[in-house]
Amino acid sequence: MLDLTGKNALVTGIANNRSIAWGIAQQLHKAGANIGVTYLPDPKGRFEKKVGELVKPLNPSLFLPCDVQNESQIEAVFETIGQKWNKLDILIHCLAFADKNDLSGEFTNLSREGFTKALDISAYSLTRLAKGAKPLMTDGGSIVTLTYLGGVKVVPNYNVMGVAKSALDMSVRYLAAELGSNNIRVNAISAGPIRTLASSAVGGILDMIHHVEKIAPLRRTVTQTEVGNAAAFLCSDLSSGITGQVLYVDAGYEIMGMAGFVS
Ligand code: 0WD
Repeated sequence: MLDLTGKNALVTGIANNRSIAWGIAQQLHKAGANIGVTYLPDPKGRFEKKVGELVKPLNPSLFLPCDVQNESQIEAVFETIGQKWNKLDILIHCLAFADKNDLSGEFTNLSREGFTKALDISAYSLTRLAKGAKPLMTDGGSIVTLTYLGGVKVVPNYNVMGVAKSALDMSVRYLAAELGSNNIRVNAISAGPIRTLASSAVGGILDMIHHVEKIAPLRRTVTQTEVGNAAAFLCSDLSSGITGQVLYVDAGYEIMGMAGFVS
């Protein structure tokens, strides 16, 4: 049975009720996990208010600001976990960012700044958060991140984020290799396209979804809840033998070759 009772789970990347992280947090809560949430702080405190209201039904026992580019905020998050929870069992890394300009146009025009920022927030942050989690995962643990097919194949309008996801996928493998001896598992979910704040920055997201609806074996894309269920599985003892993997939760789209070809 999928049971996360007694597990402490930190969920990053909830921006609103469309966020994949929100789908994951709800499923972890449903399975009995104790939830902690981090939000991206902004000068006007809008995210804090909005995300705070949204997550209330999950009774989070921690609610902390964490911009993954801010070292002192990261340190404060893990210090607080150590003090209030004593141990951490589950870490959900569900965030990414690239400037809109770096998601389209000629790839050769990608700027050094754009590349560095996208890779820092979307890929390096996993390793940085894993470093903070490692000493707190004293009973073993599960780390899950979110990736996309655009890190393996060229996808229109994904550009720098494709490179970031590729770095993220490889980080999953290196982290899994290191942390396995601590019984900490590290996996990624590669989700099909879902309408969210972040994906609306990727040009033509609705066209992408319609394309997937035509091509994917299940003839549809996936929901936040389906991704949440897969994450809950990867965080539970049911997946105790799985680490370093990318699990496609994409209605089967990834297996299709010659996408769009009609005979
Ligand atoms: O189709 C999709 N939506 C897919 C998303 C398909 C496959 C994968 N993914 C991935 C994304 O690349 C990302 O890694 O899922 C993850 C979550 O994305 P999401 O749920 O689609 O998007 P969203 O609801 O916008 O959450 C991402 C959040 C940010 O939202 P905005 O839109 O404000 O950038 O990531 C957070 C922020 O809350 N975030 C940060 N958190 C901490 N520090 C930072 C940062 N520097 N930057 C962004």
